[in-house]
Amino acid sequence: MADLKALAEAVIKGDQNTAVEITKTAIGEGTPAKSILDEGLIAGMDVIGARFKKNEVYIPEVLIAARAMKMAMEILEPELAKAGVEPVGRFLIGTVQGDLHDIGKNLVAMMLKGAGFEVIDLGVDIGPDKFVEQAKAADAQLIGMSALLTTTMPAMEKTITALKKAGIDAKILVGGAPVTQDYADRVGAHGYAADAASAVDLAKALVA
Ligand code: B1M
Repeated sequence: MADLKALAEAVIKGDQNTAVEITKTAIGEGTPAKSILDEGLIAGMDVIGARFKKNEVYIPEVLIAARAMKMAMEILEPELAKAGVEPVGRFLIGTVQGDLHDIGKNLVAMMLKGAGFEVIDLGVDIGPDKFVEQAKAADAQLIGMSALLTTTMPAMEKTITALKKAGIDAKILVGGAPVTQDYADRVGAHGYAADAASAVDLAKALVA
């Protein structure tokens, strides 16, 4: 019988070969895809998220764990689709207009995927119109914006104004090194997260 605790452990260690192997075995044995996801892959990423928050692990460990999860997910996704398993929520994310920094945004996107969200990553330098257009097209429940420059932070406010004007009622999250809770409150975001693990906790709370 496939050991889902060992699968979680493989994700935590970033051991992609073992993660893929156990996922294949579990599918072959008829373990429900949702159990493989929840008790194996997401359980592993949860541990990494908590350790990252406490500074017990750093960005490279998170990236390696996320890669192991991604490899296993490629095998599991068709099974999840067959079983009709819905994602926790649909999350649209991008770095705001004028800003090309994407390392933190990518980390947030990976951790969200790790927590079972469907993530639509728009990339960098995304203007308000594109956020609006894509939010409508994806019917996202959550929209996340990242900014790393003090000069691009005002693009968050412009984007939030445009989203609200377009009648989009998705919950809006902001983050990035210069962004603060106070700023998020001032520009009318629904939430602010200081790091990727907190962004996941907040996203879960907002869709609950
Ligand atoms: Co730039 N850069 N950079 N840079 N860069 C900074 C941000 C800077 C602080 C460096 C400095 O001067 N000390 C400074 C900004 C100053 C300011 O405005 N306060 C700066 C500058 C000035 C610039 C340029 C203007 C430099 C120039 O050309 N003169 C230029 C701007 C280009 C542009 O965007 N238009 C520029 C360019 C670049 C590179 C292209 C060379 C490269 C980016 C590569 C890339 O991203 N693909 C780069 C880098 C790498 C940095 C530093 C060194 C590292 C940023 C990073 O990736 N950190 C940075 C200095 C530093 O931070 N030490 C710097 C790691 C990452 C994991 O952290 O992105 O904060 P971070 O993400 C965290 C949290 O913030 C949070 O979660 C993440 C993980 O926990 N988070 C969110 C992020 N987004 C979130 C969204 C959420 C929630 C949480 O909800 C949706």
